[in-house]
Amino acid sequence: MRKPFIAGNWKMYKTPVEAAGFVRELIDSLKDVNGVDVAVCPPFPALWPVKEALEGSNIALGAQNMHFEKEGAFTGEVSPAMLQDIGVKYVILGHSERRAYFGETDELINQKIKAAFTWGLNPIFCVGETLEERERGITKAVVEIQVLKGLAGVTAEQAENLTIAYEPVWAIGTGKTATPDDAQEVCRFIRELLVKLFGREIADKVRIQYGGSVKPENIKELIAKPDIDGALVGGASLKVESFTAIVKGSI
Ligand code: G2H
Repeated sequence: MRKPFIAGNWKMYKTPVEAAGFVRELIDSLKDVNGVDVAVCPPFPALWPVKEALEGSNIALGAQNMHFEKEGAFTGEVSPAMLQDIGVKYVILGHSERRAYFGETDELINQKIKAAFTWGLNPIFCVGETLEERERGITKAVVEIQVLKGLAGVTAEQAENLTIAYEPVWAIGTGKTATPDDAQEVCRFIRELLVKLFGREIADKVRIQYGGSVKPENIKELIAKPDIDGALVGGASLKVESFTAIVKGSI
């Protein structure tokens, strides 16, 4: 019912020149692949060269963050208008690294999500618990607060273009993956929250990705779960071979 969606979150890797060369190889590697939506999310300086390199391909462009204002005296920030102008389709918001290292709060993330919709950008909204929160048995309570605060004021119409990435913080870049059953349980819980917010019809259209040490070896069992519709891939998206294998494994 929902088309799988695999997005590569390159984090702070690849210079503009490296990025453009990489996507040329990736396009070739994915040229016969259908039935899955694919996006790459390079660092800001690489967005333009990657956009040019992606021209004519069916791989979409995403960014990893943005400010919520259109423009202004915000040194070092990038606005939704700028991303829209480049041709960015998706924007990752609320990633746990933004929350942990840059102090992003649920309230700030909510402003960014609303701004993304205003500018026609599709948010990939990240939520997930820390190891301590999981061990305390409060995973669902934490995720519920993140979802409800992050999506406050978002309309059902906007939510049709929403992707949620469930990324347990303890599984990010650590090699540890949540078991498919554990990931499914939280993804189903997120979908039920979406039902309460937007109704069943919209909730059933929203794609929920799993993120956290996704690899070619574990994508198939994750995607087999009914409420996991794709993956937000970090480390394994930096190599053409592993990213291609994950994309193919999701179909
Ligand atoms: C989680 C993920 C991508 P990785 O941050 O968002 O990274 O696949 O390296 O765990």
